[in-house]
Amino acid sequence: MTASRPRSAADPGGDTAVLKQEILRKLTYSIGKTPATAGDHDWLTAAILALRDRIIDTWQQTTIDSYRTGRKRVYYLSLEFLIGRSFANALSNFGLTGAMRGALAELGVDLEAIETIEPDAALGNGGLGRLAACYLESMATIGVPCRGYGIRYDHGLFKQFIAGGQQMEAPEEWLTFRNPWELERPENTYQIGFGGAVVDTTPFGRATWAPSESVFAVAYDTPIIGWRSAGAVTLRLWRARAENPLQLKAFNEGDHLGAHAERNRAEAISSVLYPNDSTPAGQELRLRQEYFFTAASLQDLVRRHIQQFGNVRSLPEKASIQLNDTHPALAVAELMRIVVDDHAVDWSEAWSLVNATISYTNHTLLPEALETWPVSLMERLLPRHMQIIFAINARFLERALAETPTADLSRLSLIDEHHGRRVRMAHLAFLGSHTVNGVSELHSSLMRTTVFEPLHRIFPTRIRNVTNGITPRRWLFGANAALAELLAETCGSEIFDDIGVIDRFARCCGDAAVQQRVAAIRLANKERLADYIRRETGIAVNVRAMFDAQIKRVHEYKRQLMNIIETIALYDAMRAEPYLDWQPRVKIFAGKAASNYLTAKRVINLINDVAAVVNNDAMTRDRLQVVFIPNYNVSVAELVIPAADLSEQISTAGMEASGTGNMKFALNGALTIGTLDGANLEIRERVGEDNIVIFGMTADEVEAARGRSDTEAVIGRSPYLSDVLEAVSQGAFSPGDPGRYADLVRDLRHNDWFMTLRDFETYRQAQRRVDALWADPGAWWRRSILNTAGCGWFSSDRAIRQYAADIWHMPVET
Ligand code: 26W
Repeated sequence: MTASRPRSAADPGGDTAVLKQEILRKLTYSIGKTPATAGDHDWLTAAILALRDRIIDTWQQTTIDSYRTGRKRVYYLSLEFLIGRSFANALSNFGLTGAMRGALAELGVDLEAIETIEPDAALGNGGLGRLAACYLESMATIGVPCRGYGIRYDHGLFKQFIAGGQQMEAPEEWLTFRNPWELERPENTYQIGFGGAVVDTTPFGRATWAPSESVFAVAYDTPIIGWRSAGAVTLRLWRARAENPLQLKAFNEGDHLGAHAERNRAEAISSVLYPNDSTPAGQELRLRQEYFFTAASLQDLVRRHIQQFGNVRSLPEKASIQLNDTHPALAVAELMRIVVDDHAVDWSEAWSLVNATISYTNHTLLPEALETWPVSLMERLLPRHMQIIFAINARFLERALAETPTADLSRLSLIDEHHGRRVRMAHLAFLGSHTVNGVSELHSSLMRTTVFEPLHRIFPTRIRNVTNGITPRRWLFGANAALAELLAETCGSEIFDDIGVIDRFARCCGDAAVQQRVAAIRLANKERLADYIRRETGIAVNVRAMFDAQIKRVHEYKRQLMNIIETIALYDAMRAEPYLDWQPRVKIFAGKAASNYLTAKRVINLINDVAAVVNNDAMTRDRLQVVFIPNYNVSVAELVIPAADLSEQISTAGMEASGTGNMKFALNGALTIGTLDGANLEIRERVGEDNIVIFGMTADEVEAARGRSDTEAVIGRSPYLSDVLEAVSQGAFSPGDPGRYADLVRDLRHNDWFMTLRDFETYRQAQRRVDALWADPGAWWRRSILNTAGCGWFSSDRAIRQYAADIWHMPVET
């Protein structure tokens, strides 16, 4: 199913015979099967175990080296790691793809067939989790000693299926066939306390916390291998276990449920990933998850530090703790507790130590996405931490007042007093960190002027920018092997080790032969995707049409609604003037909506309803098709991105912190239609403004327009909008249920918060500009080549080097 991997990448071969024997041994002795009885999953597991042995050699060597040199280490704390599949990527990074293919073939097994049955490790919601995964792979590649810490959820992000046009959710079961990548470490088990009371306390002094409840955190390690097996880093995920899994007395008395109650309560902590991106769940279980993994990780890293270096005081020299958003922000209070209470360091020194060790990355400024926790809940669940947070706050506010007597303390305080006393986790993360970063230039500057403005005044150098990155191994060499091969031919095979030379591809932008090859590669990728779409949805798409893709979480600010409204306007225009020379398009959507986000679910419904009408209209069928690919995940992204001609990055300006899908598409040669938001601006800078289609309001204009209530006038200014809204709200696409979209349209007319209507007309016109570009293939492929050539900078290797230099203060080889 996948095309061949880059031949020029490290792939020594010659290993086939050895590998074959190793796979057979694993099948026989680790799985207990014979070739005659083995199924696909057995072969996959045997092959992974054979590969894993080799990875473990590299991994142990990396660990030994870093111990020996006593180098500083990064601890990347993230509630999410969206890894996807690992087998193909690890094989390729290890240079064993060819040997594995050969070994399996001799055993009568097809490598590509078993690769695709590996479940996606979907321990994340979206961008933030995928970023963490790209960063681990880059740290392994560059040689940054690192350990990622998170939760080993039994169930990752829910599976989505579509029934009657609507999103349905089913639990995700990635562990059904076990997880051959992980190694359980029962010897690395920590006790995590909750509740209880604080005894012997003095202000800013030591105290003893006596929790009323505790659970065990058990470590599971997964090696993440770097490119050309340069090194490996560890992803350590925590699983919750009960201290007393069985109450034998209750069991013997016939109370079978009660006998397991403690176990169920404890294990719930690592049972399921919260499916909310951008709205906090606000439930006690979520706070327990956050504390559980933060506390386990800190105990683990402090223990390791003391073992190696003897004293907690040298922690900042040897450890950088990176907080991936505020989900692990309790690390600030927990590290204070460890240092002050357990290691008897005085408060001020402890605070300097904590601050010098921790840094924080912010991934969103959406007000509703900023985490806050009720003081009452914190007091009950984490009484000592609440005391520490109050003490940090008191010291800070005192300082702020001394420096600026006019300072607005209510905006600076760690406690939000307006909404029933809540702890502001972003403030806590900010104060506890020496450096705070945003994820694109625009986002970092908005941090300084919006949410963090009062804190920024006091700490004017604390906020920095590190624009996100993506790993070219997975997103280019792996997902688009044929393009990688062409790039190696045209830019030199050093591209596999230095993505920077991809800029040489620009020299080929006018070369008709190269253009034709790029076009042929795209067509093959489109055919591969078309097969998948046919299997998943039954729709046969026209591969000669422009593939126009918007794949990401479904959220109002990302404006899938604007896209589908424009699609309807296009459909109407085609029907009104069928004789015009319309450029054929396939509109591809994929994405999950949080299960309680009703508006987003309505949008999915509308896309599917529109698809049902449009795809069955003989008048437009060869020129317009609409597809919603169910169950979007990393593997679906790997299929869609290399097949896309057009990438939709159309968020309301100021609302998408960076985006990383935008980088993946552009690197693979799709043109972007996008707003002046997140990293789109930086993509424009790098690919050149003629090679990207930008439209819409700026972040400042959005801000200024927010108060206005003239949506009817806005609708009136577009010749299409009012007809489309009318048709949708009257049930033109839901004849069996004509009122289905009445509320959606009414809400939009009432309050256009996301500027869906206000940006519509410029979006529509931008789409017609795209059509004009598509009509000229030579110019289109030239632009495509310039997109690929311009996007090497978005490599996560570059991003990690910036973190290492500017934030972690670690030397890194170039
Ligand atoms: C507490 C609920 C919650 C959960 C997750 C709030 C917010 C989040 C994340 C911050 C959402 C997220 O994934 N943000 C995305 O991060 C990417 C990596 O930096 C960016 O590229 C995206 O623009 C940003 O939306």
